Amino acid sequence: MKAANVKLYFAVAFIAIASTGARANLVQNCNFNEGRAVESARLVQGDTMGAWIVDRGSVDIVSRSWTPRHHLLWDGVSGPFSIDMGGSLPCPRRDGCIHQDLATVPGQVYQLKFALAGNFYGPPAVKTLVVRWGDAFSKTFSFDTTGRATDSMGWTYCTVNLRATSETTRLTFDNPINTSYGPVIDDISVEPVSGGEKIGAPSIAAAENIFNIGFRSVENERYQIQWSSSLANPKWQNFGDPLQGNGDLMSVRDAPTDSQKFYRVLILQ
Ligand SMILES: [Ca+2]
Repeated sequence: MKAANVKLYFAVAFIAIASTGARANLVQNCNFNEGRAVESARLVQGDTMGAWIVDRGSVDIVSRSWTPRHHLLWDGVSGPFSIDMGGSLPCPRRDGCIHQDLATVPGQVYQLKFALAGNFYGPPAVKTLVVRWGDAFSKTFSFDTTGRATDSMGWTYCTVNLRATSETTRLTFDNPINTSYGPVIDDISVEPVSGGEKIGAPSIAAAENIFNIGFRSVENERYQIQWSSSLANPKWQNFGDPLQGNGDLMSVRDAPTDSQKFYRVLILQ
């Protein structure tokens, strides 16, 4: 059977998601362009930059015009400033960790988005950044600085969907390595997702007789993909085991032999 002969359709069920109405970025000083002069760019534990607080080690507020190491530094991805999560000498601890407390609505799904790059002037080549959302969630991101330079930072946006469980959620960025050449972040946003808009409807991609059923998941939620041979009196059957959401795009593969097949994605309570 050729793919073109198989009719496929998605029905999708998402649980209702509370909406806060107007969409707004919950992160203050999201571009690191506020509150500090370039001269005070080296921050240590206990220092603040707007709503951000340095928990551990040290970080640098970097701009192109600041040359503490006689290096030509870079522009932020949004405005002149960005944060090198590895502070600089003479700070003995340069494994920087910063946080900001966000006012969140319990049950609401949010999309966290931030731009990631790395200080390419020193090791390690591959930077590591741990992001924490409250107490329950952490995810490690990496960025390879090989071949990067001042004018080709390779800023990459990372996104993850997360559900709030309390009225205050602590957003933490943690560089676990004691280095002056850390991961670099900028342009951080946390925005509520309403009506599944940013979760996205499931999609299907076909290659030969193999179908990839994809959908954007929420961290820590569980999903069950089901199928039916008809939408008239459908008899939905589970397709595989429940899936644990990873806050990113997820997909499963199927090689249907039926003349038509319908899929849906359930969010398990
Ligand atoms: Ca910036």
